[in-house]
Amino acid sequence: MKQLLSLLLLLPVLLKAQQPMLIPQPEQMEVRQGSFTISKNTKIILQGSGLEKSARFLRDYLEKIHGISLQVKQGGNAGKGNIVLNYEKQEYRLPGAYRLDVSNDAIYIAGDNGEGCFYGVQTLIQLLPFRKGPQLAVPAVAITDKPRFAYRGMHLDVSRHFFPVSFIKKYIDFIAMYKMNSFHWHLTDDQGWRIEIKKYPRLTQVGGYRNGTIIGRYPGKGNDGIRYGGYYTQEEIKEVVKYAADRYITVLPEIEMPGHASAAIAAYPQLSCFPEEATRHPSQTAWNGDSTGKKVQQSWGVFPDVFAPTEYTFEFLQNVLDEVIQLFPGKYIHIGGDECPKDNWKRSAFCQQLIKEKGLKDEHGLQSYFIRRIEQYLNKKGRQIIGWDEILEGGLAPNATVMSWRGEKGGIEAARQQHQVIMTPGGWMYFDHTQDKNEDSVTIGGYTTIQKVYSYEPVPKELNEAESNYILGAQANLWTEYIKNTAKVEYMIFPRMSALSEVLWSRKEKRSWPDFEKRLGNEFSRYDWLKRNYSKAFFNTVNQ
Ligand code: TNX
Repeated sequence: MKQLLSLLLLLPVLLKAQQPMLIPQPEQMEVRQGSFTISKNTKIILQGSGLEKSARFLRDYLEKIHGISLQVKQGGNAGKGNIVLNYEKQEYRLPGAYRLDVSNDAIYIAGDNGEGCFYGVQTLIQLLPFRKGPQLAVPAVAITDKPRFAYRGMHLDVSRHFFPVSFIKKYIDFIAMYKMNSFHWHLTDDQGWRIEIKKYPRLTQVGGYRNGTIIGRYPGKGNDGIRYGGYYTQEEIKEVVKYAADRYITVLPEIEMPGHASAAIAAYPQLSCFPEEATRHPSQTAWNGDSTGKKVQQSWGVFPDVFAPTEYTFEFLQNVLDEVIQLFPGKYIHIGGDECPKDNWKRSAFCQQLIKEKGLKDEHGLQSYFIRRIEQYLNKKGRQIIGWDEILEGGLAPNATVMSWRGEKGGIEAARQQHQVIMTPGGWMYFDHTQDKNEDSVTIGGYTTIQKVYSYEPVPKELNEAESNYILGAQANLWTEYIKNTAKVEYMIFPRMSALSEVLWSRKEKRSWPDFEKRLGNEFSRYDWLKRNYSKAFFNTVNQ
């Protein structure tokens, strides 16, 4: 009797121990008795049309990771022993709501729409044991779930260091696994132009390569003297965009202007206010090779040679954007706008004349004029611009969306001006920052632990309810000055990305660090199982 009593007392603990460890935490989850077994006889049955992407993803995943090949069947009777994908209208304001029901007899996933079904599949995948078939037991659960924010993004800088298409696809899979839906591809910067533009082949032939890179943390201990570069062909870009779309992920391309333009200027010097002047580099940094004429930069930071606001430049950028639009079907094009020093504009007679002619206040007004012109052009083509928060300087372009990176100030201001905002403040959302007090390789600095990422609230308390509606969501940025290989990319994003996913997906009231922490151990086992590189800094920071 006594034993039975203690067993009964223990029961809630035992049951709790069986609670599936999902990230992000779903809206509602009821754990039931028993489990469903996936084996080679299980079929994936599609009861609604347009669910092929989800079915294909699940089939491929089970085959690749768990070694079980399932058949996909369109329509027909579900019967027992199968995985059924369907729709069930939930009329939620954002795409992505779903219901997942695992019983002893069947697995049923119903999406409010295609995205919803896809996210149901992602949850099912997280319920799978970390082993190969022939049989996989899935715990019986009933889950209903939906996203909190419309924009759930990850950024990757491929200019400072270049990553092949195969890895970009992997990165997109990481985004999908965490129920995120935007991939911000930072394609151009001072250190390399990475997107093929047919009309301007020198952009990649010349702008895609630098003659060396500084060694170690800026200003560096010398220069490695190695020619470095690469770019994506338009065919490859299309392949990536399709791969992402199959996972309900929109690719947001970034073409930087008017600053961070050294690579483009190296290819087409007339884009500069001073085409005859050689590219300057900070005197503390070491340079490799020829230093005459315009060159792609070899160190990091902000450089004064920016686009001249001439008709030549506007025509050039419009032609570039025409090709970009063809490749990226999403509504938004990111045009940068950040860190544009005004030195050259100040000493250029042309710029000073333009400021007068257009009745602009100063060089900030000129930056605003630049961005507005590009916005007008893209709006006419049915697209919207996104820019870093510097686009607020000198007045915001009428329809622009702002990415707030220098803290939250820019985002707050833009929301108050009734502009849409994506939050990416440095202190929380910069995954290039150190996450361990003793990193064993160089990082850019900062200190952003997983706890800090988890604590981030994208809607600033300064905003009232109406203003809050302008916060579309948030994004973490991965700048790659000090990230030379894919293993380090994974190390920098894992496990911090798991925390971000919960910030973006789960209801605010659902978020709890102690609870998240309990699920992290399981996430590390998942990374091990999937052979992903990740930081173990969490174990050093737990008691801080
Ligand atoms: C600022 S964030 C930049 C990038 C750097 C990054 C390093 C932003 C819009 N510009 O060019 O890579 O800091 O953290």
